[in-house]
Amino acid sequence: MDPRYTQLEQAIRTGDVEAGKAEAVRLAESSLSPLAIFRECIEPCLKNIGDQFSRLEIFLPEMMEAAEVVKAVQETLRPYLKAGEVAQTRKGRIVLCTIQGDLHDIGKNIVKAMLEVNGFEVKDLGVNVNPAEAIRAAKEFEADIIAISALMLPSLPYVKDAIEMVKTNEDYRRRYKIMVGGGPVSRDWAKKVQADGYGDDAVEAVKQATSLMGL
Ligand code: B12
Repeated sequence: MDPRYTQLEQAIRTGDVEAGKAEAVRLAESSLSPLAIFRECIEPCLKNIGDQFSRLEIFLPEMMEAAEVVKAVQETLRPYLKAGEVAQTRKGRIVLCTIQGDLHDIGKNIVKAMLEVNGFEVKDLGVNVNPAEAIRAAKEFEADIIAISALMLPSLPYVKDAIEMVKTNEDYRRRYKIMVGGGPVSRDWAKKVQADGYGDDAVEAVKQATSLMGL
C-alpha cells in the first residue's frame, strides 16, 4: 500500500478512532480525495481484515473496532466530499438499502455519498431492510431506481425476492429499475436474477445509475 496511508491503516488495524480521524483530515488536507482514500487505503485494508477474520487470525471484536474507525473516518471525510464535487443537476431518485439479515453499511454509505455528489437524490433506508419495505419506500419516494447492497451470502435470497417482486408486477416493472452490489454479488449472479444493474464499487454504481436513467 502507498506509504502515505501507513498511519491510517495502522489506526484502522489498532481500532484507534482518534488517530483515524486525525489522519483522515491530514490526508484530505493534503488534497487527496475521499474517494481515493477509500479506494486506495480503506477498502483494501478492510478486505484484508475480512480475510484474516475468515482464517481465524482475528476475531469479531477486532473487526468491530476496525469498522468503528472506518465509520468515524467516513463522517470526517464527508465535508471534503461535498466541498468540490457536488453536481448541480438532479439526475434521478434512488432508494438505497442494505438487505434483510445484513447489518453492513460501510459500502452502502460510500455508494450513497457518491450517488449524491453525482446528482442523484438518495433516500437511505438503512440496514436489514426487507424486500417489501424497499418497494413500499420506492413508491413513497417516487424512486426511479431501487439500489440494494448485500454483504452476507445468506441474505442473497432476499435480494432475489426484491427483484422478483418488481419484475412480476407490471406497474413496478415499468416504474423501477433495480441495481445491486456488495461482496457476494457478482455480475453473473446479478444477470441471472435479472437485476437491471450491477456495480462492484461506488464509481460503477454511479455509472450504472446514470445509464439506467438513460443519461
Ligand atoms: C467491517 C465488517 C463488519 C462490521 C460491519 C460494520 C458496518 N457498519 O458495516 C461488523 C464487525 C459489525 C461485521 C459484522 C459481521 N460480519 Co462482517 N465484515 C466486515 C468486512 C471486514 C468489511 C466490509 C466492508 O465494509 N468493506 C468495505 C466496503 C467499502 O466494501 P463493500 O461493502 O463491498 O462495498 C463496496 C462494493 O461492494 C460496492 N457496493 C456495495 N453495496 C453496493 C450496492 C450497489 C447497488 C452497488 C452498485 C454497489 C455496491 O461499492 C462499495 C464501495 O466500493 C467484511 C470483509 C469483506 N471482505 O468484505 C466482513 C464480512 C462481510 N463479514 C462477515 C461476517 C460473517 C460477519 C458476521 C456474521 C460476523 C459474526 N460472526 O457476527 C457479522 C454479521 C452481522 C450481520 N448480520 O450483518 C463475512 C460475510 C460472509 C458472507 N459472504 O456471508 C465477511 C465477508 C468476512 C469474512 N471473510 O468472513 N462485519
